[in-house]
Parts: sequence; structure tokens; C-alpha cells
Amino acid sequence: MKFNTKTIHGGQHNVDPAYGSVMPPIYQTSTYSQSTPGGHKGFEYSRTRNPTRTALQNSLASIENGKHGLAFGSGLAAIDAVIKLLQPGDEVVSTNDLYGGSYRLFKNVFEKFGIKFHFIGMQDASKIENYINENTKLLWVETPTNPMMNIIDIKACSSIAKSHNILLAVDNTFATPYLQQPLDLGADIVMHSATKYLGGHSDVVMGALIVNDNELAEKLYFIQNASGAVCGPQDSFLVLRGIKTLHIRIQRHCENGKAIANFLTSHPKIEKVYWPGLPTHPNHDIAKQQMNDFGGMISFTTKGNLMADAIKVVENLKIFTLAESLGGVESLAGHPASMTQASIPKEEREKTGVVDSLIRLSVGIEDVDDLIEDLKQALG
Ligand code: P1T
Repeated sequence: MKFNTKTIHGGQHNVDPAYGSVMPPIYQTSTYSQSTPGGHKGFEYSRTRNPTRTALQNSLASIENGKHGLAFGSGLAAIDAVIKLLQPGDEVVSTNDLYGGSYRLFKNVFEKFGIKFHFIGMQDASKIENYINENTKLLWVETPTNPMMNIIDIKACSSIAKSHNILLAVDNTFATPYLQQPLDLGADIVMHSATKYLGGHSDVVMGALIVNDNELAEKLYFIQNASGAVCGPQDSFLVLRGIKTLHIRIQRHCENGKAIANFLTSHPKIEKVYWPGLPTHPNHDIAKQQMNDFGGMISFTTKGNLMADAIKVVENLKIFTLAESLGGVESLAGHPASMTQASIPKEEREKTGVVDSLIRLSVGIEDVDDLIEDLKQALG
């Protein structure tokens, strides 16, 4: 199947053998009857397995070209499961410009358990090897990065990871498999905040992992069940429904993203625009190689770099909603320094470009003329 068919049918054969319902039922049950101890139909307790979650997990595996999909109660719960593959004393080399909550989980939770994280700029992949030693077990890559929209070369990271026999995990939340398929580029683990584009309607919090290797999948299924950070059947249904329109939504996000990036680039009050589709973007060539298009996430700074100016702009917006999160059909705007990246110390965040005047847009799929008018009046 091609991608646009997989979003609808991938992994969905024989979903409801009982009545043939086209969508899988929401199996709102915690447990399943057994005729004799162990005599069940493949499902015994919903932390371990639930048929609606299984339908979603099969869809996730299909759209990312993987063999195994796992769904969790949030994106951070999915990342938490990956880090639990490690032991005290192990080291991780991670992107330095990444979602603030991922940074907080690494730094404030897992460092306490003796895991060491190196946060580095990965746009020049040749620098990564300087931070790898015999304790390194994982490369954690987010691309495009949140919120600076840096692009990291997944293939180059994969060859480094393979030569040192370490795992490569890619947070594919911003790109989605419509734009980029990390497993095909050599990653071992793909991670999603399914809260975002996969769900697509700002009505659910969920995380996902997709892998190819059977042994790695077994370890992750064990952690999923043992730690128990699973999502419920209702949420599984919602994300499965979201995935069915992923391809047409992202197509429009990309079209609108391009028009807005071009509008912002020519606006006299704007200092810098960060969108990987702009030929002036420093990693535009890598983006062109590993992505099919450039998405609807855009960051920009206002001239003078004043926090008050940026806050005024986001407060003035009428169609864009000032809110955390991204990837829904509706356009959102955020102020990373005080919102998504607030858990990163100011000196650290400024090193990666998250300055006080930075504004992040999640461009939705409304009429683009209305969105541009809204930005015009807010900047005015
Ligand atoms: O919110 P949650 O579903 O737990 O996912 C965490 C996460 C992981 N990775 C990336 C790239 C993310 O963007 C997120 C969540 N991000 C936001 C809430 C945000 O507004 O950026």
C-alpha cells in the first residue's frame, strides 16, 4: 500500500470479526472473561492489551513503515519507556534544542537515576562523535526541532549510531510520517507525541513508539505493561480516526505554512523566520533530502527582541489561539520562552535561539487568507 492508503487501511484488516463494523469498536473494558485460567481470546487485562489500542498500534506501525507500534498515555510517557531501556551509568547524546518537557524528563527525572545526558547541537552531525564514549547507549534526535525548526540529518546520525552499536531514536512529532519516515532512514525507534498531528484535532493526549526489531519491541512492550503508562480505548479510537485524514491535513498544513512563511519573511517588523522550506534556512538542503515537504510549524522573532512586543502580538491574534500544543486543524500561537520551553534555564534556551521575542506558530488548515489577515492586524 502507498502512504495515503495506509493511513486509512494500514493494519486494519479483520478489526471486528463479530459484526464487521468498519471502525474498530471502543472496547471500554478493563478485563476479559476466561473459561479457565489462561483460557482467553488473546486479551486478559487492558493495561497489557486492549483491542482498540491494538488496532491503533497496528495503524501506527503501518504508517511509519515499522513492524511494531506501541501507544502510551502521552508523548512523554512514550519517551519515558525508551529511557527505561537504559541502566544507571549509561549515557545519552540528545539534541539540545528540543521540546522543554523532554529536556525536563531527561534532566530532572532520569539524571537522578544515574543516566547522563549530553545536550548538543546536531545540525552538524560530525560533532556528535565527540560526545560518544563506551557508556553511550542512545542518540536522541528531534527533527525538525521544537521550537527552532533545526533539521538534523537522520541518515548521518544512523551511520554514527550503527558504527558505535548504539540505538537511534527520532522524535517525529513535527514532521509526521507523511513528511519523513525515520525507520527508512536508519532509525531504530520512532517516537510521537500523538497529541499533535496524528490525533490532529486537539482533543487527546497520547504518545507512540514504532520499531522494526522484534527483540527491541519485546523490551518496550514489557516496559509498556510493567510501567503501565497506557492510553485508554476512547483515546485510541480518536487517534485512529485522526490518522485516517493525516495525509490531506498535512498537505494543507504545508501549503498554508509556505504562504505564511513567505508573508512573514517580507514583513518589516519581523527579524527572522525559521521554516525549513525557506531556501535561506541553514539546513534547507538536508530538509529537502529527508522530508517530502516542510510542514506547518514556523517560528519567528520580532525586531528589537522585546518580550513585551512578542506578547502583544500573540495577545492580538484573533483566529490563531494563544495556547500550548500544536498540530491540530486550528491555528495556534505560542511564546516558547514563557510556555513550552519555560522549564529550560534562560541561558540554556538562549544558546539555542529561544530568545524573548520568539513566537511559534502551528499553522492550521483554515483559509490561508484569513490567517495572513490575522497576522497582519496582530503585527500592526
Ligand atoms: O505532550 P505530550 O503528548 O506528552 O508530548 C510531549 C512532546 C514530545 N515531543 C515533542 C516534539 C513535543 O512537541 C511534545 C509536546 N509539545 C508541546 C506540548 C508543545 O506545545 O510544544
